[in-house]
Amino acid sequence: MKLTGVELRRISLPLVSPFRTSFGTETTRDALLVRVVSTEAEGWGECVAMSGPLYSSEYVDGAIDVLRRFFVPAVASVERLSAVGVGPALAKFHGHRMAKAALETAVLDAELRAEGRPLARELGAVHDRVPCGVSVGIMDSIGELLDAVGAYLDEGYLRIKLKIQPGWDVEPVAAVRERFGDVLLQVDANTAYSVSDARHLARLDPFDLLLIEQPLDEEDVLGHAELARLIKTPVCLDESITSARSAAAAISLGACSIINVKPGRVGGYLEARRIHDVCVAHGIPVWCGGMLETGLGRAANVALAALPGFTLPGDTSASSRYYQTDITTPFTLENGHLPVPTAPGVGVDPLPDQLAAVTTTTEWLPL
Ligand code: OSB
Ligand code: MG
Repeated sequence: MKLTGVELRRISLPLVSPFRTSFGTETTRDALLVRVVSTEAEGWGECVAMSGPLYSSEYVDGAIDVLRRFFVPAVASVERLSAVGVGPALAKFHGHRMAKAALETAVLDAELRAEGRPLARELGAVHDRVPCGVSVGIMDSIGELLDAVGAYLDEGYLRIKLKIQPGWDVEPVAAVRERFGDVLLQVDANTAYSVSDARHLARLDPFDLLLIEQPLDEEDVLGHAELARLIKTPVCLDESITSARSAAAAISLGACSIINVKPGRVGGYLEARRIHDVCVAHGIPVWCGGMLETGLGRAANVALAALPGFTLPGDTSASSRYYQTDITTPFTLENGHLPVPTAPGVGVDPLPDQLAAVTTTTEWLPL
């Protein structure tokens, strides 16, 4: 494949309700879409970086800059480009995994579309639908939280994840358990605690949570290993896992017994599959995280979540959980599941009118 150009398109979609976490409140999803054009086909990649460096060090403007100045030129100079060549072409550049993932995904999508092959099959998916959970933000009151959780359960979500932070942890968990019984329940702290909070976090032990996600700083892998010995709730890592190598190290150190896989965070779907394989080899359950993706990113996540090691429901929620109007045909929940796309590549296309309506800027990089 030979690339003839790359489009960097910034979009802005209002969220149906504000999403509050320990790192901030999102009311709009400002994201970047990468479209590669080759002699054979076009392909799309959604960059999961957010507008500010709050979840991770990456952010949309930074991703655009590094793609324009370094990654697109490096990939454009590769003879006979294919998706497996993107990682090696970008390996000399440190970090910026979300930007790398978006470009690799776009190339992979173009390649698979040209060959008529679906992403799910390419990755090794074994299911035609995946069970879905929903990530519920921090609210102003317990009453508001219970209403939100009740509505999601009515829609059919099979697992609830509560965002927590100091001051909003034991009480909301206890309230959800009391109201909704033995629903599958887990929490996500997005690094809001330290090891010295172990005794407090052990107060979550009686609630039979599936897991606690990323309680400590992303670099504090040893702290997670120590915490895992002090609490009963299984520790799951999100932010700390940036590659198959860091996954293997965290598992060996006893820092986690479950891993959240987000392709953007780890540099793409090919590395995400390698993490899946490492986890399967170690008997560590994985599940597919989310970054408030549009239908484009969601389609690819659902394909990944259909691999055999994804044994827990993911944060792969329906389009309506995020957006009034998605940029693709909306993903809708059916008995708590989303269907795995079967069309070539990521299997969905942006709807031109919807895409135009949310586009704030586009930049064409001719090659
Ligand atoms: O930590 O999993 C996270 C959203 C944005 C950034 C980080 C996270 C999240 C979520 C929502 O929890 C997942 C989703 O529904 O897309
Ligand atoms: Mg998380």
